[in-house]
Amino acid sequence: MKIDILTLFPEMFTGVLSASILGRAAAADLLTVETHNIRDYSTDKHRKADDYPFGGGAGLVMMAQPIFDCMAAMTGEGPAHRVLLTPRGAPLCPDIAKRLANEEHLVLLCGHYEGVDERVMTIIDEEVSIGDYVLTGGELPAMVLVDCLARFVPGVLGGEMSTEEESFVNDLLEYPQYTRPADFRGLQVPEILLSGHHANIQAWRRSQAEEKTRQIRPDLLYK
Ligand code: 4FL
Repeated sequence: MKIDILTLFPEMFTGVLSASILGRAAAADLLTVETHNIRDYSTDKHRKADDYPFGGGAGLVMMAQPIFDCMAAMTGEGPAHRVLLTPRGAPLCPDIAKRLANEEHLVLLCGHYEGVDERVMTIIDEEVSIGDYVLTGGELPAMVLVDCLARFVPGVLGGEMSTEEESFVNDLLEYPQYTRPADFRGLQVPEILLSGHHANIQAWRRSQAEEKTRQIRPDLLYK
């Protein structure tokens, strides 16, 4: 799949997109992510991309023109699903990530915290939030969205990982995990995990997951 990211700060993305699983997905051509500087599309002689809000108020609002022209350059070769990262969007969850992972071409627009000219909404298909807090811009949310949906792109996760067993997908937090040694400075691994009894281990993990969820996120149990 192809993801184009429209931003005023493309340099924020470099490390995140080339490291770890996202870097491997890019190298394997499973996921092609490109950043585009909205400022490059400004027709203003000073490359201006934001301006004072009509009606007054603090901060600058991202202008419609550079965003419209940048978006047109992205969608010129065919249709794309266009997403704005904004605190007023729908909260990101596994269902949204899965649905977006099935798009052929995504365009993500990162807004300023001060906002984007409302007329940009005429070229946006969907608004997504990563939580009820305001950041300095939509760049970190775009990275979170790419990371989250990449795990649902076929082939991105190796066989060593699963998106089906983990936290939130089945509305439970994860069960505790251990690796060698069985005795670390006197701290023991639960006996049952060393037993080799698969059914008992599954039952224990399930009850641990339920217990953790009840203690830490009881809201998940009553969803
Ligand atoms: C976007 C916050 C998505 C949370 C500032 C500009 C934001 C955000 N989710 N804060 N965009």
